[in-house]
Amino acid sequence: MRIVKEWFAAILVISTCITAYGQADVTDTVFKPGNPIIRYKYTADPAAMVYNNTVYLYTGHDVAPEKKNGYEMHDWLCFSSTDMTHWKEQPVPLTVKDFKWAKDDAWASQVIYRNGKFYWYVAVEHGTIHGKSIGVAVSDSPVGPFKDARGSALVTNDMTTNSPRSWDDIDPTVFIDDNGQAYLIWGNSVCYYARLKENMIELDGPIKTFALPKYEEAPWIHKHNGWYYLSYASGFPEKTAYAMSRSIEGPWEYKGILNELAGNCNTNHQAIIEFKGKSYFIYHNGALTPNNGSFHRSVCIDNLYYSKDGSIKRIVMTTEGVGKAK
Ligand code: FUB
Repeated sequence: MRIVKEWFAAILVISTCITAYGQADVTDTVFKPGNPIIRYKYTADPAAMVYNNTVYLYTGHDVAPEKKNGYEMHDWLCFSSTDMTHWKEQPVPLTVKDFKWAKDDAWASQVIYRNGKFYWYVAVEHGTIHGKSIGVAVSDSPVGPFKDARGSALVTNDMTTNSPRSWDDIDPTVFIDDNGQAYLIWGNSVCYYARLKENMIELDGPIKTFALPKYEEAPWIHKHNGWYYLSYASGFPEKTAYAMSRSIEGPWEYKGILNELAGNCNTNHQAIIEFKGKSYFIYHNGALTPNNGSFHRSVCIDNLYYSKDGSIKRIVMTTEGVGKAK
């Protein structure tokens, strides 16, 4: 009985520390496996990268007051895992303040590795050019520290005129094709893409567009068994849809809905990775809060399965989440 009491006391102390400091600790998920994977703070807009047998998960960070109907996001977070169930939070690696030309709004992002460096593409509100824009930060380590790689935005709202929305230049995703050509893909209401130079911090050619049914935002490109997959948020409230192609520049064949509405959250921002022989669908929902889930989001992970013809089976969102990757 005494041992049990001491055990509970230890758990209480650990939980109190986690709550008090809002800081990462693998302990948190040891006691609560399943979805959402992080429960001591709100996380959104997941992007993930596998490097050296470790998954690095980069997220946005919802900090809006409880009743606010709008995003409040000032920094990005990084979590790492070697088994997809235990997540360790790293010190905050990047904030909007690291981009001197940016005003606020640390929206969706993605990190990629090239030539010994890690490049982090982010969407932010520009300080002097009206609308959202895309910046890029660089680091020698996947967990940072990252610094602004250019000292200016890579894409600004005045460079794209296809959409009247001032927030059409958001949600960057980045992909390096087998021939070494890197691409930046992004956009709200229009799916834009452009080639990147080998230095990863300059566009290399014109900005073009992909035509995708009911495209809203959140593009993500991945490759599996010779097929390119472009998944994206579709309609509003958002479901995740996807298209397939034999070439990254298309033509893309629309394949339908991949994930249904994500609980009480009107966005549905996904990342797709393979790790230790399994495929994973990483997304966010509003499960940690009964109200206003659209602005208090939490990252979840479920399994992703392919059919024999290469198409992807509809995602089954679960509270149990995924098992340990071995
Ligand atoms: O987090 C702000 C915005 O909400 C993202 O840029 C979109 O993808 C949506 O998730």
